[in-house]
Amino acid sequence: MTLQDKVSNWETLLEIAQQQTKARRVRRPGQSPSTAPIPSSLHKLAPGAVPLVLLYRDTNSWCPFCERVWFALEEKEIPFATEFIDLSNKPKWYTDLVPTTLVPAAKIDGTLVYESKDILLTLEEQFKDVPLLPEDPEERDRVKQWIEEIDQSELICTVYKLLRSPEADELASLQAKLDELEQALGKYPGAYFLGRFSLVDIMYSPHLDLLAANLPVYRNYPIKGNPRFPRINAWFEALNQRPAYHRVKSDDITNNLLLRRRWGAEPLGNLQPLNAGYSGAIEFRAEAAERLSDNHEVAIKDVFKNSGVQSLSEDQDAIKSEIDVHLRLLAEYLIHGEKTQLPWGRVNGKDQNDSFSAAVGAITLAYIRNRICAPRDMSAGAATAIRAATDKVLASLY
Ligand SMILES: N[C@@H](CCC(=O)N[C@@H](CS)C(=O)NCC(=O)O)C(=O)O
Repeated sequence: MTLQDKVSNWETLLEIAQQQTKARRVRRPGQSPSTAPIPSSLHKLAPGAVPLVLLYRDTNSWCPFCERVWFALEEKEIPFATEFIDLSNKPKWYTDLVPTTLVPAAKIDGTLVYESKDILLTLEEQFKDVPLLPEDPEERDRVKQWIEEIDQSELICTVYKLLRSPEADELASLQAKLDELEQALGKYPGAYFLGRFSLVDIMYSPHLDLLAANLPVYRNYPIKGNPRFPRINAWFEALNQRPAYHRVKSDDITNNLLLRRRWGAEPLGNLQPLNAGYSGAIEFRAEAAERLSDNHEVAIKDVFKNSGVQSLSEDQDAIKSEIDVHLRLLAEYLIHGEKTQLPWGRVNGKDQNDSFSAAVGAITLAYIRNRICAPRDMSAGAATAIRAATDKVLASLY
């Protein structure tokens, strides 16, 4: 029996995956990104009603400032619509509309607001059901002042300066700033900056995520697991308990690759290891299988066009068919785990799969592993699960 005969078809894979996860996205045929998340509170909107908030954000979902706004919209359970802006080719209507020409921007009940901090504060004023600032007016003013300071904060500038152009003394100054954060987290009981989750956590989270993922790889300096920062570590743990955070955050590999590929940063080490807590969880595995099955046509085209696989043969249909079967095998493994019968490569001195099939499979899996970008394509947990699964399936080909 060939691999083609053993692996389920896409319809079956999609059906089984969808039985195991509620995660869904909308398809955007011919557009970038090819799928978009569905806000978790969209169901609150009356049929046919237009959401009061329209968020303008980057197509690749890399922008940490956009992530702040998305995080708040999810936490505050506000239904919203999204318009994606290609930052490498911003449309004229957008640069005419937004004075800074940056993302994020938002239309909130018809009024344009830009700058992530100002969008967050406006949402706070207009959507009061789930408050993310203290109610006491004096404390509220103090916290607003703090938010202004974070916005101007040297921490965030130092993060980016350090990761892009390394200077030894900048690491020392960053450490001092992290020490200040550690102190700030000790002001209130509980894991969050104000004791309970607030806009202060949202202001920091995408930047600290980026830093925690990249400092070990680009500066050989860990934050996670570092005994110097017990409160920052407890803060990450607390954030990890929040469903909204899981929807909006990137995974470490996306962050590592972004810095190298987009900003040309020089790594000192290799990619971060995968988080085993995510890679084994069926909710994330099923989400990854659902994404792959639902969007397989785009994935196959992408592998064919961009991975270099075309150099293996002139028979394009044969290549596409092997890409297809190896992606189905990946989805099958994501769903069924170790119950899946993976190939064993050579058996009794003979190749079980022909070497062309194995070569296309290897390229397909290696390419897909690092092509997935969270949260653009799927949640960080699902992205971790698919990366771990590609490693496993790849190991079975020869
Ligand atoms: N201070 C702004 C910063 C926003 C920002 O820097 N956005 C970047 C993406 S992460 C951007 O729009 N870059 C496009 C450009 O520079 O043309 C905010 O908080 O919203």
